[in-house]
Order: sequence, then structure tokens, then C-alpha cells
Amino acid sequence: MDGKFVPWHDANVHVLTHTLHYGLGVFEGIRCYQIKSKKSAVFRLQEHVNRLFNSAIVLGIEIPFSKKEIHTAILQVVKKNKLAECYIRPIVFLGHNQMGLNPNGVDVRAAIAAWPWGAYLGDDGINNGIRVRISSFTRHHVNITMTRAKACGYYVNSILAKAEAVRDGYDESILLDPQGYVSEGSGENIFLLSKGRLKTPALSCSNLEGITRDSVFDIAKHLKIEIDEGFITRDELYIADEVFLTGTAAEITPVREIDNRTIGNGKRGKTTTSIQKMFFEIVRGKHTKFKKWLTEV
Ligand code: PPE
Repeated sequence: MDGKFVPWHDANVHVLTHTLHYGLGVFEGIRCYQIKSKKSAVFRLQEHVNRLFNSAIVLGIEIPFSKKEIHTAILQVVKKNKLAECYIRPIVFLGHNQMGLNPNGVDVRAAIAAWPWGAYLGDDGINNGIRVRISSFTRHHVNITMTRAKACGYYVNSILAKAEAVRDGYDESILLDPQGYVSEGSGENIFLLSKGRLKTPALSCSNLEGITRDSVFDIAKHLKIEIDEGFITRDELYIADEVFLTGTAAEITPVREIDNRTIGNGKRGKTTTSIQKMFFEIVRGKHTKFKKWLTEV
């Protein structure tokens, strides 16, 4: 925290922490996997660090550490906590030395936490698929909050969508963009398979530029599956052969039902299975071709 190791119970902030009140802060979600006995590796660490810094540029926050310092600190946090597999949460936030909306002069602070976190949407979800609904909430507009950053405040929108879905008995929600096209899940990007081709919303559909999304592009290329980026309508999802969600936390999670319509055969699809299988092999170091994505702790 702010450049020092702090015990878990002492990693606290003041109630007047600026980000707590106004939401201006940026964060990352990163996973570390065990690659062989006693060895662990962080998945696509440099890409996550780069996105953290880009998020800060979007919001006009100056991170008081270099990329190299954050990169090294992330590895040290994992190592010091002796975690074989974990989720890592770097956050850059504004401190409590000044209230009011003007962010100039407010201290910029940084923390990195790590803890074990299993399947985000459940083990059953990973294996058999989840049930989702189209949210009644719309995803952010590109010129209201912007969408390229992974910003703390953006997640009020995600939480509203997630809470509504869970309250109504679904596992997750899919948000449409302000034009009505499919954007993404509350914390995941989305893909569909139709006529043997994958399709995912273009980055102009108010979605986050997911690092798992990007990984799926390379995996699909390796498996010789074509991918299109573009506009997707909700009914296009309803009649897709397969649908899956991607994210650091969610990894590759199949979707078996949307708005009470069964997707494909209602199980994890064949293409989803092969992409998911390869993803889990890559993160655990079983593909030399993709070793470049792993940073050993
Ligand atoms: N869209 C959103 C809105 C999002 O939050 C995430 C990650 C993604 C897409 C996928 O991005 P990537 O992880 O780079 O593939 N969501 C993070 C936070 C989840 C949470 O509950 O906290 C994550 O997966 O770590």
C-alpha cells in the first residue's frame, strides 16, 4: 500500500477518502495460476499494467509509481503471501487530504491486494453454463463516463445490473449499449458462435477492452476459428449456437440460457469447450507457444 507492505488488517483508509465518495479511481483484476509444482505465473501481467496506466490517462490521474514499480510490486505481493493461485487487485485511488470535486491537489494513492478466488460464476457455471438475462440497465455512453478505462465508479452500473439479475434468479446480466446493441456482461466480455464463426461486440459498443477477450482472439486463431467484431443484437444472441463470457475473474464461462431461451443444446458447446480447455492449459503453462503470456513469480 503506497509502496510499503502492510498486514491485511492494517490496509485501511480514512472515511473521507475521495474515491469512496466520488468513484474516481482505477483498478485491475489479474490472476496468477500454478504452472508446475511450487511454481506460479501471473497471466498477461504487462497487459494489465498497461491497461491500469491507460485507465489513469483516461481519467486524468497521475500514478505516482512507474509501470516497472507496479509490475514488480504485483509479483512481490503474490510471493510474500505465498499464494500458488490467486486473484490480484491493484487499485489507484484519490486520498483524503481534500474534499470537493476538483481532483487537483488530492493525493494519488495505490494499493495491491491478493487473495485466493475460485470460479467467479461457480464451478457448475464453468462446466455446464450459466443462465443470464438482458439487463434493464444500459451500459455507459462513450461520452458520459467514457468506456475505455477500468474505473471504480463505472461499476455502479455493473452492480445494478448484477443485483437485478441475481434478484430475478439469474446468474449474470448482459448489458446493451446506448444504441441497443449488445455490449457485455456486468464483469465480462461476450462471444457468440453462429454458423461456425465467433462474433463479439466491437470495441465501439461501450465495452471494456478485455484481456481475456484478446486472448480468445489468439486462441481462436490457433484453433482456426474465424472471429468477427461488430454489432450484435439481443435476438442474435437468442438464436446463436453457443454463447460464452470471458474475463479474468470469470475466465471462460459458457452461457446456457438467455431470457428463458435455451442456447444451442443447453449445455457447454463444443467450440466453447475447446476454447476453454486451451485457455486453462495456457494459463497453467502447458502451451510453449503462449509462454510469453506468463510471468513467473
Ligand atoms: N468487462 C467488464 C465490465 C469487466 O469488469 C471485465 C473484468 C471484463 C469486461 C473482462 O476484462 P478482462 O478481465 O481484462 O478479460 N472484470 C474484472 C472484475 C470482476 C469483479 O467482480 O471484480 C475481472 O474479471 O477481474
